[in-house]
Amino acid sequence: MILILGSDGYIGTHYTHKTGFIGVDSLYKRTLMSALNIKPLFSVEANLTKKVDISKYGQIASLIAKYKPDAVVHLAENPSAPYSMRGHLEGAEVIDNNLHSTLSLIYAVRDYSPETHIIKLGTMGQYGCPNVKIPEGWFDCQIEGRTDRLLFPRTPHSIYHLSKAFDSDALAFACRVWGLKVTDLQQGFVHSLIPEAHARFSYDAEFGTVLNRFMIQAIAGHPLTVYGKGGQTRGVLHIQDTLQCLDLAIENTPKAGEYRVINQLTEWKSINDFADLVKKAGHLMGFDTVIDHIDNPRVEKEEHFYEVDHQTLKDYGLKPHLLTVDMICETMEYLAQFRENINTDYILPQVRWRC
Ligand code: USQ
Repeated sequence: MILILGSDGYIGTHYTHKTGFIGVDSLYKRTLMSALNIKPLFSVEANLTKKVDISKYGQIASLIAKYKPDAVVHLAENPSAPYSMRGHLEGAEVIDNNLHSTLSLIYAVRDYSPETHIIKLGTMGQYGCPNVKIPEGWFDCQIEGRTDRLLFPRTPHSIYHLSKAFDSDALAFACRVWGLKVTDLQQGFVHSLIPEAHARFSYDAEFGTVLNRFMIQAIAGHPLTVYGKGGQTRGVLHIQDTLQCLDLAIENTPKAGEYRVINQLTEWKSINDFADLVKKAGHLMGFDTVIDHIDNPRVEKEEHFYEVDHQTLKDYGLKPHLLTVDMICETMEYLAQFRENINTDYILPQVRWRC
């Protein structure tokens, strides 16, 4: 039996739609977005079997004790870097929500079902942009003639990404000390949608990821909002590949005590490259798409080396859906049906990393 935590989110809705797995959610993100007065592109029904707040130990523990799942897929976190950088209250909320979710889960699995394989959605962003190739979690280190295999250092640039680095340490701890089995999926940003899944599609500056935002901006006739020079390079994957990756992680269970890290992306490009692809797609569809370089609200490198080891998913047989202009046109054609719902007030970023 497979249990999905965070079934009401963008990935959770797609995954439970595809697999029919049992999904639980606290509706935290839905409530948060409505408190912030941010609407997704179209409204969607809540997607959950049961309302459960997994940041509360008692709630997740009774679920794990009841089902003793073969695997639990943990998608139940606040995913917004900009939201986490609004100020102290929001930063603390993201740390509190995300850390308590992971902590409650590892305790619940340890206490009631230590054979359960925990699959956790992490982020590539916790590595930052080091000037060396990013390994899959672990790397061989040599200092003054002695060697060891260590976790690669993390350099997050937002409180949200910091919360994911903390999560990873908690998961590695649970394997090392309690002998649990964990797969930490360090995911690049996800784009596009599968219409039949009817999942929430965000394009605002806090919850929308960059390529999804660019597609909506092109449809709305708004200049594409490249932050700064646009040389920031990011790993990326199509939502269909995220679903494949989750399947592959479930099928390939780590040993007891193993903390396995998988870099979950299929390709990487600069923000300028993403903007160029959307501009081409926009022109093919008859939109007058232009690119604007706006003042970068974030603190991040705008030109840097980027290379990532992502061999594990290739070895497991992932069949990637790589980005093409045709693929973007197809997604934009679907999204354009909802053009009347686009609120252009959501487009420009409101949160700055440094005040
Ligand atoms: N960016 C722009 N223009 C925009 C929005 C973003 O140039 O209008 C740039 C940002 O400066 C950043 C990059 O695009 O360099 C990615 O930004 P994003 O908002 O798409 O992604 P991010 O905040 O980094 O986080 C998202 C998801 C998170 C996931 C992560 C993967 O929200 O859940 O883990 O992507 S990664 O970026 O590899 O950390």
